[in-house]
Amino acid sequence: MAAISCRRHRRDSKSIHMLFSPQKMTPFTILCSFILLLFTVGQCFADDDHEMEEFLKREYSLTKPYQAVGPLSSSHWELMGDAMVTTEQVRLTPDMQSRQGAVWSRLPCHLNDWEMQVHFKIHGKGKKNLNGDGLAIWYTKERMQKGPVFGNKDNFTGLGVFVDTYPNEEKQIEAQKKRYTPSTQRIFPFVLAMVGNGTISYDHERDGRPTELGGCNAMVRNLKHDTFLFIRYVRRRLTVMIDIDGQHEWRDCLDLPGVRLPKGFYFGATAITGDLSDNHDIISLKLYQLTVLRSKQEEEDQEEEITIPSVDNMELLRLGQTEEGMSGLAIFFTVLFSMLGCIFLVVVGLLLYGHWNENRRKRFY
Ligand SMILES: *[C@@H]1O[C@H](CO)[C@@H](O)[C@H](O)[C@H]1NC(C)=O
Ligand SMILES: *[C@@H]1O[C@H](CO)[C@@H](O)[C@H](O)[C@H]1NC(C)=O
Ligand SMILES: [Ca+2]
Repeated sequence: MAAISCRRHRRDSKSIHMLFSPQKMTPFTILCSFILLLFTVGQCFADDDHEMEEFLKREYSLTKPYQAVGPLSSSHWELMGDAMVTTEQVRLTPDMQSRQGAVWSRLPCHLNDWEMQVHFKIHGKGKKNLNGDGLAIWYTKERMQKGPVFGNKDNFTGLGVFVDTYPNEEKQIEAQKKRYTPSTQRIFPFVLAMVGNGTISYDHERDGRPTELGGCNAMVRNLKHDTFLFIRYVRRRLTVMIDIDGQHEWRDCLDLPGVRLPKGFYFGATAITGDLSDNHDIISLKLYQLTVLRSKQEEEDQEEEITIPSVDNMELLRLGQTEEGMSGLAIFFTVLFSMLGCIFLVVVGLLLYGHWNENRRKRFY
């Protein structure tokens, strides 16, 4: 498979389409749409200025009928704990209390740039917030080690992306009220990413807030349609997207540059249940190798080998998260004023040009 796509574009073009709906056709919206269109196209080109191709890597993928799963050392994937493979899925945990299970790749991955598409399903008899605890997708140095972080060991080394279905912290309502205003409060299930370096502990009681890189809400339980998670690592940029509405559209969850992950780590998926439970199923893990054209500078950067996972400017990230994010209104005004600024510059430019032209003509006559 060699698909070159600009997913952002596809999503954005829908919003343009919505702006063009007949009821809303005022000159202002047309102007907005036009600028948005320029913006989108620009962004799309900016995104894909280094052309990108994807190739499915079967050795790092887990797909039906799961022939690559097994206890033999020749198999590519290995099960652990309560995980079970059927014809339909790899069930990491059944909907029963105190279970944990995992499936781990046996092959270390040495790709520079990759994209993992996770087709998963979380379902169970429990009502909202009476289910737990969630699943995790890993790219870590360690593999096959049981532990408290969604069934994996704590103080792991590498990347973890969690689909956390149980709000541990919100249960302590008083603590919650003290720490968060309603706008920073989370709705669960919550998707969250974390990078560990071997000494950073995941704070289960606080749902990983102290170490999070970012995340998003994702209503993924008991859905009839398919649900997907997408993790892309390109030129040290980590992007997480979700497709959970059955619309075949990716929604942004997290996008962060400066994420340093060593090569040669293992992919895995784990899940855990406690007093509360769910079926945590992996239907497929598809790993794509991305071929990216790099500039000379990037080529040089790449040569400096990363040995310990880290995230650039983690302190700034922390700082940014304690403050409240930009509200919708703030964004609107920022965009509005930027637009007005651009228009102003264009007008001034035209006036100056006209003036200059006129002067020139005067000089020639
Ligand atoms: C891991 O990260 C923590 C927190 O950023 C830092 O204090 C520690 O020195 C790092 N450990 C290693 C081995 O880099
Ligand atoms: C994880 O690291 C922290 C701090 O470095 C340490 O206190 C804790 O005991 C470690 N936990 C495990 C399970 O290794
Ligand atoms: Ca939790």
